Amino acid sequence: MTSNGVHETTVENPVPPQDLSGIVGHRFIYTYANGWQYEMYVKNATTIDYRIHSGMVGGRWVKDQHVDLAQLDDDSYKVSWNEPTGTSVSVDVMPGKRRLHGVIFFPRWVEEHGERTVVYQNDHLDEMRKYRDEGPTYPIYVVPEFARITLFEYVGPDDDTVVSTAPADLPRGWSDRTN
Ligand code: FER
Repeated sequence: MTSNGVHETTVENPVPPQDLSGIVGHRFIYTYANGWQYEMYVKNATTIDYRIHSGMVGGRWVKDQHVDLAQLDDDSYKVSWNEPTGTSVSVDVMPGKRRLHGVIFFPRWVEEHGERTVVYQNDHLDEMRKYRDEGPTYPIYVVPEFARITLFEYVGPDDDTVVSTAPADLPRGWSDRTN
């Protein structure tokens, strides 16, 4: 305890105490201010699946990306990770406010050749690591944007059927569903 009665933040016992139930097992679709539309499924506390419906690397989709997930406050979460491509992403999610802010850190080679990443990445993991290691990495292309969450729904954790189709193979208008 500190003198004001609040316990110190530690690795084992962080402040705030973590309750991830408001985001784990949820799927959400969001559109960044630059028009890029993304879908994320928080499969469990350490894993996401996602699809990119439109934007610089629209058509790309990924399963079982390892992430760090933290609750920052009531209705406030942060999801952060590094891709096999070398791209790093940190996304702040406020489901109740339908507000999101993402910062994407693209290596130079993705800025130059984004099309190389527009695949079902799980079938190309070694290829992506090879591109990553060949670079160029710098200068990093930083894309910070707010987004509006247009759909937020509970679908349950650890379900491999939630994200199991390429963005292009979904029914027309599928990502336009709102709630
Ligand atoms: C996001 C922003 C970027 C996101 C994923 C990415 C699932 C991935 C980018 C990439 O690797 O190309 O909000 O959410």
